[in-house]
Amino acid sequence: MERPLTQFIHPGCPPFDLREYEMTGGYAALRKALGGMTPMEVQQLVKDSGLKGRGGAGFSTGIKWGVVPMDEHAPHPKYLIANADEMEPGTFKDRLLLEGNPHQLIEGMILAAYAIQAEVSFIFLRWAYKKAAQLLRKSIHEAYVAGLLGKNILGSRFSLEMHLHTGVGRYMCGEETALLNALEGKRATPRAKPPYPQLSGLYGKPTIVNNVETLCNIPHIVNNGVSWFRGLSQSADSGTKLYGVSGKVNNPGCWELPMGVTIRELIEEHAGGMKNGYRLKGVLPGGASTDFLTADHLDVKMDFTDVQKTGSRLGTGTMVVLDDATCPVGFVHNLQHFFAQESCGLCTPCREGLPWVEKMLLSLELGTGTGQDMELLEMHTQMLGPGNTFCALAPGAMEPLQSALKYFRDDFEKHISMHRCPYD
Ligand code: L3W
Repeated sequence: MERPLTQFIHPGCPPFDLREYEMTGGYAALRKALGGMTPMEVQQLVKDSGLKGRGGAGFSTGIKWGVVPMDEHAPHPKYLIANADEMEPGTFKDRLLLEGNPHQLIEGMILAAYAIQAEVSFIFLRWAYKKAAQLLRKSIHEAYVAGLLGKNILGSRFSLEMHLHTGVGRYMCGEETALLNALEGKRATPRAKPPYPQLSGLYGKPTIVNNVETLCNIPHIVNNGVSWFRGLSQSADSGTKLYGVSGKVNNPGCWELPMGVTIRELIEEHAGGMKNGYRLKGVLPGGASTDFLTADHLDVKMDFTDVQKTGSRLGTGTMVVLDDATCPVGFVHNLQHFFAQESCGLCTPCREGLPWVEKMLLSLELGTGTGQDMELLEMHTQMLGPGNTFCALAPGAMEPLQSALKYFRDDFEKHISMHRCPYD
C-alpha cells in the first residue's frame, strides 16, 4: 500500500489540528465534492466503492444512503449521525481515529451529510472518551470558524450544523435505534425495524447512522476514487480495515491493513506472536459478540466474506485472543456478566436469560455446576439466539458462549467432574 487509507495516528502522537490536517490533504475531498459533484454522484461513488459498515454489521454504506428520500418533498430536516459509542469489549479502533485525527471524521461527516442532504449532524460519543470529547469540541469549533461547517459551507449552497453529544455509558446505545432514543432524551431501548432510520429516524425524520471508521473512509474515496479503494484490499471486500489484537500477545495494538489479512498474519506479524509460555487457544475475531475461532482457523481471511464461512463474523475486526492459561469458562462468564449488565431490559429473553446464563457459568466456574447446567446453557444459546429477541445484543452475547461450548467443551466438563476450575 502506498499510503494508509485513513490518517491513523498511534496513541501518544499529538493529534492533527485543522492546519496540519489540511497540510496532509484534509478537506480537499470536501472542496472537490462541493465544487463539482452532485449529492447523487457522491452516493454513487460510495456505493461503487463497495464500502461496508465498519461498526460490526458490514452493511453496504452506499445502499444504506440510497434508502434516504432525496426528492424535493422529502421530510426535513434530515440527520447524519456518527456512531462513536464504541463499547464492544476488546474494541478500541474508533477511539484512535477520534484522538488521532478528529477532522478526518468531521470531513467524512460533512461529505456524508452532503450526499444525503442532511442539515443537522451529531457525533454520539461514548461517555468515557474524555480526550476525544475535548478534541472534537475544539475541532468542530475550528471547522465552524473556517467556514467548513455552518451556513453555506465554503461558499456553496450546502449548510450543516454539527453537535457533539456524549452518552452516559450504555453499550445499548451502540445499536442505532437505541442511540436515536437516547439522543431524543428517551430511555435507550431499541426500536422495531422497519421502518429503518433512513426513512424514520431521529424525531421521525430520515437519518443515517454510520460508524466512525466508516465515515473516516469517505474523504479518501472521494479524493482517490473507486478503483483505488477497491485496489487497497486483498479480498472480495474493498478497502482497508483497522484491525486490533488484544490478549497475551507480545505487541497488542491496532493497525490499518488491507482488508483480508489472515488471522495468522495479524497475530504472528503485527501482534508479534504469543507471549512466551502461552499458546493460542481461541480467538474472538471481532469484539466479544462474535463466535470463537481456534488455531485451526489461522488462515481465515479477516474480511466480511471469509470469516462468515466459518460460522463467525468479522464484527469490529478487533480480535481478542484467548490463551491456554486462561479458563474459557471464566472468560465467557466475564463476557456474560457484561452483556447481562448492559441488557436494556426491554425484551424478556434478554432481560431474564442473560442473568441466568451468567449465574450458571459462575456456578460452573466455582465447581458447583452440574450436567444439567450444560443442557440449560445449550438451551439458552437457542432461546436468546437470532429471531427470539428484540435486537442483536443477546444473540451477540450467545456467539462466544455457543462456540465455547463447541470448541472448549472438555474445559466445561472438567469443571463438573473436578468440582473446581481446572485452571486454578
Ligand atoms: C435498509 C435494510 N437498511 C440493515 C442497515 C441498518 C443498520 C445497518 C446494520 O448491529 C452489529 C450487531 C452487533 N434496509 C437494512 C438496512 N440495514 N438492513 O444496516 O444493520 P443490522 O441490523 O445488520 O445490524 P445492527 O443492529 O446495526 C450491528 C455487532 O454489530 N457488533 C457490535 C459492535 C458494537 C459496537 C459498539 O460498541 N458501538 O460497534 C460486533 O460484532 O453484534 O450484530 O444501519 O439500518 N433492509
